[in-house]
Amino acid sequence: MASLRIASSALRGVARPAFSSTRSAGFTAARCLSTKSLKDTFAEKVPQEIEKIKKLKKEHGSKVLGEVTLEQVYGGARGIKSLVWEGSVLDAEEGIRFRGKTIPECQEILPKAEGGEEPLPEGLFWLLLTGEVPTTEQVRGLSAEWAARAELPKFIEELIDRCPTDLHPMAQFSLAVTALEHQSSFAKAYAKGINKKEYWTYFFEDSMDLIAKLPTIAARIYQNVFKGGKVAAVQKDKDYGFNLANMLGYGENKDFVELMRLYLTIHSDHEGGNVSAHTTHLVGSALSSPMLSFAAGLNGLAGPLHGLANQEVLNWLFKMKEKIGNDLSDEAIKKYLWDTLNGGQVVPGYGHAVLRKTDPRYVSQREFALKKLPEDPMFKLVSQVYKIAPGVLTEHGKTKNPYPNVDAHSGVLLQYYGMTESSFYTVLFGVSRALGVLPQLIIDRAVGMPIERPKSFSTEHYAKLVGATL
Ligand code: CMX
Repeated sequence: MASLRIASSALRGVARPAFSSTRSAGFTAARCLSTKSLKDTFAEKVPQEIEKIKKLKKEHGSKVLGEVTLEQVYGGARGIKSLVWEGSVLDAEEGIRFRGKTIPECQEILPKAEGGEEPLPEGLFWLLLTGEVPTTEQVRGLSAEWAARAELPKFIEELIDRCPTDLHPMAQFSLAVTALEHQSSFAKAYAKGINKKEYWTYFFEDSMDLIAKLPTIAARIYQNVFKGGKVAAVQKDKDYGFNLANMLGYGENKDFVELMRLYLTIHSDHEGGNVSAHTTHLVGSALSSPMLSFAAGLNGLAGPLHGLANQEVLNWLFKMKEKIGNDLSDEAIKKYLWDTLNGGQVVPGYGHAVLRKTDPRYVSQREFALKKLPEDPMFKLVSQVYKIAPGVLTEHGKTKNPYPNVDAHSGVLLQYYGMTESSFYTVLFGVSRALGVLPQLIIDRAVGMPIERPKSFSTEHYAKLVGATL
């Protein structure tokens, strides 16, 4: 295969920001509880980050990072090194590390709720943005700040209420997030004219507002579409995961609350090349606000090959159950898997563009299930599929990774606690994804990442480049 050489031109146009803060009342409140606020912690790091990148570019800017084959150009850009993502790296064998830490390490070191077992997603957000593990006090401050900012503008509530209940929850979610553009401090400041060094401070404030409001939006959609109930008020002294669970109507179930904390932590970030992360980053590079950038990312997450797969998995499992009944024998599962593949469909929840082993996000959910719901029939079915599917997919011979990804497990945990409405699942994924992609969006603006613009050619032109005649 012919190859095109590329130089390391990923890092361009670094600006030095000023560190003036535009603090809301909520942010000030958080500062009272914390030793050092998140914004101040991040602001202190920005000059070092800018210098680091400047030096790297100056001393090594023309070094070659790799080759690009024609196959990669036509193969979804797999493996092409062209993105900068600080928060996490995905290893094909080992899975995700958040700022160098594995999921079990994060479960160990990140602050927990009082009496809780799982890490608070607030801590992961702090870690992703700053590279530091926050103190319990700092995390409590962040919980308070997000709770303080959670209220929705009236027109967003009305917008959600006017959606037909058969409009997919992800479309409603994206619509509401797009409409939050109305609240964007960045868009307003940009319209007035601001120094580019200050962009990140507005991206920070917008991201904090956006993250704070996502559970309220998600819960309103859930209540409207499935429950016909009212959304409970945000409890100002409670954490993000609790408030999400409570507004959805599951706040009294301690295990569900713990599940939400784990779920929000592990679904957050998966390096920069996946569709939702890359889209958010790309749209942000045009200086679209965090609201517009993240809404674009959500639209990508809503695709069945990406985040929507968790909905697909549960529906597929229910259909399998209908067909095979209580016969969980290896033969029955094997036959169902082959029927799916022979029908020209993918086995949802299996395969991955990067991973070549079982996803550690799957493993952490399996461990949760083994502790909390070992006898659940649907969990037993998932376990049986886990035993059989890798062999069948290997025999089928197409997928490069026959092992399960994160989506193969999440729905089964949610349905156990009564949340059986699978079309809502990707909304939960979306709430979590904000905690991973928005830190990078803030970093992008802080270090002055430029508008993104890779090169494209027609097939005829590529043929010419590789000396082929068509
Ligand atoms: N079942 C059947 N076939 C599969 C498969 C699966 N689970 N996974 C991959 N394949 C097929 C592909 O469709 C492709 O077939 P064609 O050559 O006919 O196009 C072939 O195997 C090679 O694909 P690949 O290189 O192994 O996988 P990709 O990087 O192209 O795609 C992914 C990755 C996740 C889209 C794919 O594995 C898939 O469709 N999985 C099922 C959907 C899913 O679980 N998505 C969620 C991923 C995690 C997330 O983002 O949330």
